[in-house]
Amino acid sequence: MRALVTGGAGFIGSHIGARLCAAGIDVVAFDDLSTGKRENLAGIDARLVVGDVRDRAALGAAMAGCDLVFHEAAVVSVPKSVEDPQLSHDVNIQGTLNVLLEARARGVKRVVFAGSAAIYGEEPTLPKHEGMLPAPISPYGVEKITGELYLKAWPKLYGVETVTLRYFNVFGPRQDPSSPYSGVISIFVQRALSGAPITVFGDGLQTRDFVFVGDVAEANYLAGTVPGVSGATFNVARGEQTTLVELLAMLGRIVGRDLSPTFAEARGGDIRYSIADVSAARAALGWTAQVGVEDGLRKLVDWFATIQR
Ligand code: UD2
Repeated sequence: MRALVTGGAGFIGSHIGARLCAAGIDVVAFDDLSTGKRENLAGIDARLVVGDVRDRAALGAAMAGCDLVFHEAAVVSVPKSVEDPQLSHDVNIQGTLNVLLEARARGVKRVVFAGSAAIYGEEPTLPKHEGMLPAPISPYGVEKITGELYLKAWPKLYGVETVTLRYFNVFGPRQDPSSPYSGVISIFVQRALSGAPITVFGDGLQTRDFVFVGDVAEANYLAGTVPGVSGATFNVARGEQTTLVELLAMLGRIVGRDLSPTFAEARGGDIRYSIADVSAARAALGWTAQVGVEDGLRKLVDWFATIQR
């Protein structure tokens, strides 16, 4: 069996590639290296094709002979989509349509799509469940729900199976901490290890449903291989909420010192609480996240130590 992973040299895509290789699947990673990195594929037996999902011909050539496609390539930053919605539209909507068009043309069996909790917007219902009406508040959220809707149409129209996974706050090794909009955990861990000051935006009592990237890779593997789930959408999260204050306490225990942050004004557009209902993925895919937040933090701290050597 062969699989294409778009965004395959990125944070989540490289972990999916590793999981597929471990299952004996031949992996092609398609990545324009705009945020992905060659070194993310070190030790992973994947063939890297450098290309952009906006380039349909290059994408189609990379997809030749593939049974499965995992579509992770995207402009992943919400603020970037606010700054330049044309760019994120082209990559996130046209790029997704290109994936689906080529999947149809090349007889791909199933496409698994990286959706996002961003489609829920500020709607206050908790936990977020897949039956809720989408209410995105950013171009990124609009693009991710548009992708999902395209995926929903594909099985009946063209016989290509599709599954969307709505990621909550994914963290783990290979997440880039270098931008102010990087995941909060990667920023906190890097700062805790380097001794740099840590800033909490708001009172630190906002919550997120953090899920370890290895668990996300497993959810993808199952979404690509479990029969009878075509057309479905699943939240991918732990189903638990953690405050930033709790996060810093855990991290302090791991690094062995008190991490007193500076508190700054809450970031505009931030949601207050986030937690997912994860029962649908459990029932249909047999998937639940295995790595707790503190254990995942420990793994991430260990990983940072290996790259800083
Ligand atoms: C996540 C996703 C985003 C989108 C969104 C939908 C990540 C990295 N981003 O954004 O793609 O799906 O959910 O709701 O998963 N914070 C600090 N200090 C810092 C950095 C962040 O206090 O140095 C706060 C930040 O203000 C926010 C929380 O930490 O309250 C989480 O921030 P984030 O950027 O990791 O993720 P989020 O939930 O805004």
